[in-house]
Amino acid sequence: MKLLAALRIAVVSMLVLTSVLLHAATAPGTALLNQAEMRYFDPLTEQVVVVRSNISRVMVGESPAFEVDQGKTRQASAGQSVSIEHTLTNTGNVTDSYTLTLANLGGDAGDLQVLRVYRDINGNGIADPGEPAITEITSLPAGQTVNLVISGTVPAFLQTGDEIRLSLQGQSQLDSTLIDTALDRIVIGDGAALVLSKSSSQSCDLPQPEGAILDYQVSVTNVGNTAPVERMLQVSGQQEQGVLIEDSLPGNVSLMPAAINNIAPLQAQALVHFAGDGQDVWQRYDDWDGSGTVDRLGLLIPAYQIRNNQSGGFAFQVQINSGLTQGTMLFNRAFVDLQGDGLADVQSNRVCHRIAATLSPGITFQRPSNAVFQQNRAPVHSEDSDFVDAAIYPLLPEQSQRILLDGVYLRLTASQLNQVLADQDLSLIHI
Ligand SMILES: [Ca+2]
Ligand SMILES: [Ca+2]
Ligand SMILES: [Ca+2]
Repeated sequence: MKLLAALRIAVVSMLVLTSVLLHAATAPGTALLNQAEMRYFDPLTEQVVVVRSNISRVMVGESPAFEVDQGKTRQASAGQSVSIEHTLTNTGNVTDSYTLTLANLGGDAGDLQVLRVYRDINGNGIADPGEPAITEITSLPAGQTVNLVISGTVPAFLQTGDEIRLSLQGQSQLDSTLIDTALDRIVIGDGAALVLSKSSSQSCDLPQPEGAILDYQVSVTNVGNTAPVERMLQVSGQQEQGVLIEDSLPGNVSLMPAAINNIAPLQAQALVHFAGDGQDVWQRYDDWDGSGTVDRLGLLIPAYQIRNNQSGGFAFQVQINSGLTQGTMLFNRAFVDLQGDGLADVQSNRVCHRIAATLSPGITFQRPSNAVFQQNRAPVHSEDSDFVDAAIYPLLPEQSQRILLDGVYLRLTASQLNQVLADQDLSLIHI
């Protein structure tokens, strides 16, 4: 990825050393050394002059910090059991433990019964047998995240439109003034209520090598009392309708052809969506020959096959791309957009994978190559051969007409910033 950083420059050349904070905060006791460097061309001596500043040193201290993710809203029917997934992340630079307080709030229509928070070990957004109910998280290392899931039952006497409110509070045990709270709402509704769950056999704790094959499972259950609405799609050029379960593939992976299975119900069809196509334009997965960039996978289920208490789902595989940088994570969740208006109405929990990559992330100053100058054309951002590393930039006259040729370019090597294949990622770089 190359970014045009500035169209016109007024200084001869300047190199500023910056540090990029990507995941965990810097470890306590680390010394940060910083030195600025400036180069300029002296026309009298015809030499490049390099000026370096003195070296500054900063020692990093212990700094606990954490975050509970945002509150959620769920639709549910009376008598139903509800699961709400949450995460707690240690965003500080030191291992910490946390006290969890889960409470039914007052001033609403009622309370969830048998209310507990569980450690969601497999990260599928549901409290499974063997996953423990907890009131604290002990010894969470810096940068690590714990998956949690709140579970409870809606009282049978509640009516459509009623609301239940909950709070999940985390408190740091290293610094009890550090508190973060998520407020959840459960709205009692009439109609369809889809619950999506997502999982993978590969744990997020175990780094996966480039080229490894990951599997994902997606399941959907209608816990409401009617069938969901169908949306219209164009599938391989024909009009089709149904309830579409979508999965936006994470960046830095490729979908495997002929590797989708466990499709349920049998009447459902697996679809692929190509990058750049309209959001209602899909192709049959079975017709796909493996070429082109698939950015989404879908399962189209007829609404009559997903009435109350009916379930569906599918499993698929992706392969991790090569040439990735250290710190790259894959995040993935499934969703349903009932009307096809571009806004997800139901989302699954999020699953993650960590990549064991060897390349270091970096930022390089570049300029167009001599060949590009000779051809007097604009460089092509996706062509590596159009750029060379630049130590010095020429000083331009005030009104340069060759902005693309004379600009300052930055090459950013950081696959961790490419999070969702379908999205155009925007990166902000401070220099
Ligand atoms: Ca209440
Ligand atoms: Ca679970
Ligand atoms: Ca929608």
